[in-house]
Amino acid sequence: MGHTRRFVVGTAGHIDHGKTALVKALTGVDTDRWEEEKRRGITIDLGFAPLPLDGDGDLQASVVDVPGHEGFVKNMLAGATGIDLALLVIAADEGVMPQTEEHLAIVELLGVRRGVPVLTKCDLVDDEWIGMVRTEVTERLKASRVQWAAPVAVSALTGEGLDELRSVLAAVAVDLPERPAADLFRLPIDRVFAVAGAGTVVTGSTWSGTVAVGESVHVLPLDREARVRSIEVHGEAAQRAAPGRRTALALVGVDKDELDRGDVAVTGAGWAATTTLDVALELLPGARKPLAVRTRIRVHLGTAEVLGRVAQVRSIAPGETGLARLLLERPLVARGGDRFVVRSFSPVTTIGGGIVLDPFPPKRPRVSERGLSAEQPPHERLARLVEGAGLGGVALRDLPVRLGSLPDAVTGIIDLAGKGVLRSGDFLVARRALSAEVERLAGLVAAHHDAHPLDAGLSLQALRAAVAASGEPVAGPILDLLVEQGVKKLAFEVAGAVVRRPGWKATLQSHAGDSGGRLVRRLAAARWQVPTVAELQQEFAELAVPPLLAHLAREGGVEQVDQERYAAKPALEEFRRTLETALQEMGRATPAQLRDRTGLTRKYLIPLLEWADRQGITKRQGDARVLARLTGATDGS
Ligand SMILES: Nc1nc2c(ncn2[C@@H]2O[C@H](COP(=O)(O)OP(=O)(O)OP(=O)(O)O)[C@@H](O)[C@H]2O)c(=O)[nH]1
Ligand SMILES: [Mg+2]
Repeated sequence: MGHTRRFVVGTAGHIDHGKTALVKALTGVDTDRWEEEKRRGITIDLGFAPLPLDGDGDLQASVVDVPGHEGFVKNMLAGATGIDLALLVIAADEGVMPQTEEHLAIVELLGVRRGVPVLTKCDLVDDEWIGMVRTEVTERLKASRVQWAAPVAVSALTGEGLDELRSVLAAVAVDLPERPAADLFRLPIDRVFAVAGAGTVVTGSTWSGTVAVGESVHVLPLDREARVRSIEVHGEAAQRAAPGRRTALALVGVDKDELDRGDVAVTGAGWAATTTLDVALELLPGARKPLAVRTRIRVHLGTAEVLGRVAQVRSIAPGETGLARLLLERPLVARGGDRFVVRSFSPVTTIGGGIVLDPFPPKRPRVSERGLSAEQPPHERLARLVEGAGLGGVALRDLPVRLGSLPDAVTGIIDLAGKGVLRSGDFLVARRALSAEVERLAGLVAAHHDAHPLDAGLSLQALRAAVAASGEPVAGPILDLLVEQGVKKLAFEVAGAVVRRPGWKATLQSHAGDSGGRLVRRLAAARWQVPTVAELQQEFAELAVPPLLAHLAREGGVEQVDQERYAAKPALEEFRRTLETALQEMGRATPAQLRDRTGLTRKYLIPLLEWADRQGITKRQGDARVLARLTGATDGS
């Protein structure tokens, strides 16, 4: 079995230069189907025709015929976007004309690699004239970034040159880069219609990947899953769609009225409609004025045309390329590395185009500060994207779309991204973002120790919550990595459910001893005039007084009197002895009598008496107190 080649050929060229006639002469198909096209003798919308290039069907092209009229460049763009090879059609009697130039620029901006210039209507001119036009065209295309074959002179009328054109096409096709099948399926939709029995049919040139009958595609921006009921490739029923081929999908689960040219059918993860693109934007040398910030433009990407504005750019002069952020008025579907064309809002002319560097840019930083460029290899762009993502990180599953890389290549790209990119589970996060956060968290842990010097540390749960509170949601694996890094860098240590400063336990005694000693000395000086915890806290504002007192009570230096008071242990012992002596002498005593005996005002005396009651030293008898033990012994007899 021979190696089958499938590719899409697109016409390009000025109005009336013979594109449709050439397609008809090559394929036998008249692609001007519409009544208006027939009546006006011009092409308005895209036409399609299969073009077999050899006898056994191994080499099969599909032709997209586009309109040359300057009013329909928008349709031309929708057709030119998926082509592998351009046929630049130039009428020999007219030569290079305005839309020859515009279509040439579009084909270049879209990154079409190969092309064949075709000089048509050769029956209308003599050989000498053809030679002149051939020279003019060859000269004009010399500087083009498309690799052009030598011009082929043909006549659709006489059939002259058609065989030569076929063999040139076949020769070029052999070294066209094959679009990889092991990629995400993507079909930018150029037509939508309903077919009785088949339901909703969408067509387009498959850009990448494959999908089979019975599988599902995701339709965007609609955001809907639709099952593929049947497939046609190059007009024939097929089990599977493949890249570089004209494809029709009959879809179940979506209505014809819900879809439009510009929508996209895809498979795989990471796809989403977007209204913001970070791009490298090129302004054509022929553009009439520089592209300044806020300029309203038309963005053509895939088969979509969306209005938008240029942001975050100082100014791009004609002939220059610069970084810009595009803010779109409606969402479209883009992938990293996608080419697009920009037309001015009014008058509508093609002014430039560019490459998508990031289809999902973060709000900050600005595109100019992100270190992105159209020239950098994927692993460098990945490093920049991950850095820009901060603690939110980048999900692995999003990378094929975001970078525009083959799914199989992603692991290798990550390996090359260097030490700045860390992986945890299915996420990538920048080492720099992690380090900054680890430092911040170490600060939080330290602050917690200061505020709660006797606590074992900050709870792990509180630490993780503090990360989330700092901005965008942070995925579990990234939180895990943060804690791991913090521990590795000795920023903190994890003990059970608690995070603490490394060696925190060892410093506990001396740290508490110092502050605790001050409190103990203060309470000893107060003796029976016991201050409240609130008063102490006011006095020792820099200390966390309540936990410190609780700690000192556990150590035995102080004793809790009631909810609001702690007293120095020796002072309380002394009060107990004084009280017992007084009551042994007096039998019973009122607070007024005890006030005289102790020299304490009611404010200080009452809490101590109630403490003694609770301790079982004293007990109340009316408004007086008696010793609990003695009365107990007396009463009990
Ligand atoms: N004599 C002669 N006339 C031709 C040839 N090819 C096209 N024409 C005529 O040129 C006119 C335009 O041809 P089309 O094929 O419709 O041109 P087109 O480039 O498709 O035009 P648009 O799609 O509207 O841009 C028609 O009247 C054709 O019959 C040719 O090789 N020889
Ligand atoms: Mg035409």
